[in-house]
Amino acid sequence: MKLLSFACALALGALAAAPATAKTSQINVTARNFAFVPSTITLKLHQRTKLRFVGTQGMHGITIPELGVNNVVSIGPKPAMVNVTPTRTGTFVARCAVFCGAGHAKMVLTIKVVK
Ligand SMILES: [Cu+2]
Repeated sequence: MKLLSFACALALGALAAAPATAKTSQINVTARNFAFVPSTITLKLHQRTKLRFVGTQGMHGITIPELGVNNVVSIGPKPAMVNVTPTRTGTFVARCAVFCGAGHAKMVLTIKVVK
């Protein structure tokens, strides 16, 4: 019975997290001293995308005001997930938001939003 409840909870969780009509893709980005890898990502206009950030060296952070991510997302060894749905096309530059050393100012992630 316990197992059945667990299975039901999993199924309900899956339904709640991913409605049948929504298509969510995921992009993995790693952060290290002093770069985001990849350094450029491309998103589709109006398509929800899950950004998964992991720090492989040092502690970093990011804000992406153009995509509504205004608070600093901390990037360390534990994955940080951010859902974004771009509402306008263009090329945006997101910068590391946590001072991480000599190369901090050069640490940028370029985000292209295309139709
Ligand atoms: Cu930094």
